Formats: sequence, structure tokens, C-alpha cells
Amino acid sequence: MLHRVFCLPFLLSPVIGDQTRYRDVLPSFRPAKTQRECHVHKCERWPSDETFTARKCHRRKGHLERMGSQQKSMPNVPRVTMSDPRVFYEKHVAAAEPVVLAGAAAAATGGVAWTDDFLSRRCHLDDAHGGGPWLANVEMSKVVVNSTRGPREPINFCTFLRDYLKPEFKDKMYLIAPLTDPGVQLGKHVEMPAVLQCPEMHESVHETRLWMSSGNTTSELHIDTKDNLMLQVFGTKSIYLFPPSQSHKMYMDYHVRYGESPVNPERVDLDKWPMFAQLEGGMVAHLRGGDALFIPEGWWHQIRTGPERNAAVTWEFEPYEGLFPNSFGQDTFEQERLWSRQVL
Ligand SMILES: O=C(O)CCC(=O)C(=O)O
Repeated sequence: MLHRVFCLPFLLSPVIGDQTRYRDVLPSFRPAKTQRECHVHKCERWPSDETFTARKCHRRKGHLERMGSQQKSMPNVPRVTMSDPRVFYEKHVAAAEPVVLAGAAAAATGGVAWTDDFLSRRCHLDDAHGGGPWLANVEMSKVVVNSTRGPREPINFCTFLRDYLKPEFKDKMYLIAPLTDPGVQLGKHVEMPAVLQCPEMHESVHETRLWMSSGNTTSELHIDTKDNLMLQVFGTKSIYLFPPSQSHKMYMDYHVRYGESPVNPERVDLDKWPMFAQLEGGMVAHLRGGDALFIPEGWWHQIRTGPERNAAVTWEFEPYEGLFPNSFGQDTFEQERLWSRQVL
């Protein structure tokens, strides 16, 4: 009996300090693996906690997620039906406030459906300009992040229309081409949008540009150096916008990459770009075919197109051109040359 009393603790105690024996005695020593992440490396002491007694962990909202998920909410850009240029000017252009103009693109294209057949019949220059195929610039990547625009190839519009829906070009081919080039027939099928029809605005239009793809494009996060009225002709687009007041949180290199943020808006790394957690004033516009969006100069935006055939026409205008020196004290012409070399 005495022998047993001495032996029982002896049987258990020798395992102390010997991890392998513990595992033998307690087979459930190792918990089963779980898919859940603890984010232990994200644990922080709360500001009031000097003693570590109330150490807590929290998951940072939107870390490694799309731009916009870091904010509490991303309200929709106001949606209005409007055609009066004076009201548009006073409420939106002068105030630099984005707005969705319901039906404005449909009105500017006369409600005509831009089928591939319709477009193919207009893929040549008009006779007065030789009637040859319209040579358009085609970006060979549909996804642009971190300021890396893909290589461009001069492909004529007829060839683009033949190829852009083919599976082998699924992730390629984003056509970005001026409709204002001489002889471009398609340009005649887009009317000046009603809200721009006053001399101060329509005389300040620089260019109209066609953006067309099979869908699923993403742009980098950038600002435009002109006001921009974007007509969504067909397909859908989501545009994520932040006001110019947030520029200091965008990590822009003012000297080398003016107008572009190096942050990947598809997967925001808050370790690398912590100020994105403090972005404020963000908004989103979800455009359907027929809608238009006004993007004021200087508003940060990223554009994602829906997964379907897609075309938009942008109208760039600059009603204040020459009236004020720009905010960086840089010569406007120089700044724009830099912009177009890097981005367009
Ligand atoms: O629609 C797009 O993919 C990009 C257009 C854009 O970024 C712009 O017009 O500023």
C-alpha cells in the first residue's frame, strides 16, 4: 500500500519538463488547426493602457481590402436629373461637387444602342479623311494599379471590335482613344451633353475620349487636371471618389508621379499606407448605361468597370483655364505636359 502511495505521484511527475512525454500522456495537447487568423501581430496597447493590463486586439477595418472599406461608410454620390447648364455650373462645377446625372449619356447618344454591329459600320474614318481604318490606342492590360499603366499598341478600331471579346484577349485590350481626331465617324454620334451647352463650358472642352473593353477593368487611383464629365454609354462602372482635401493622405510623389497615388486601391496595405485608415469624405457612384458622372478636377478616383461589355465617353473641360495660377505655383502648361506623358 505504501508502495502504491509513493508510486502514483511518481508516475505523473517525471513528465514535467519533458514535452514529448506530455504529448503521450495528453493526446489532445495540440489543438486542431483552424482557418481563423488571430492577427496577433496586429495587437496593440490601447492608448489609455500604460500597464498592459487591458491589452486588446482589434482587426483594422479594411486592411488588405479594397479602397473604401477602411471608411465607416461610402455614401452614394447624389443622383439627379438635370439638363440646365447654369444650374449644373452653379451647384456642381463652381462648387467642385461630384454628381450623377441620370439619363445624360442616353440623351447625348440619342438613345441609340451601340452594338458591335453599329460600331463596326463606323470603324473607319469618313471619306473626307481617306476612309481608312481609325487607328486607336489600345492598352494591353485591363488592370492598372500602383501607377503601372500597361503597354499601348496602335490597333485599328475595326480590328479591336473583331478581337476584344475573344477569350484569348479576356484580360487584355482596353481601348482609350480620342473621338475628336479628324474624321472619326463615331464622334458624330455623341452630342455635346446638355449640361455643357453654354459658351463658357463648351468652349473649354479639350477632348472627348472613348474607353471601351469587355469589362472588368480597374484604373489606378489618380486625379484629373481638368473637370471630367463621364458618359457611361453601355455596361456599368463604379467610381470611388475622395475629395482634394484628402490629398496629403494619398502618398503622391509630387515631383515624379504628379496626380497618381502609389497605393493599390484593390488591396490597401495599412501597414505600408496607414493614412488610408483616416481617409474621409469618400463617396461612390454606381453608373448604369445611360448615366453620367461629373468628376471635378482634383478629386481622387478609382474606376472599376463591371464584368460586361463596356463603353464610356469622357468630356474633359476646363472653364477656369487661365483664370487662376494653379495651387502648386507650377506653370499649368508644364504641369499638363507632365501629366499627359505619365498617365495618358
Ligand atoms: O474609365 C476608366 O477606366 C478610367 C477613366 C479615368 O480614369 C478618367 O477619365 O479619369
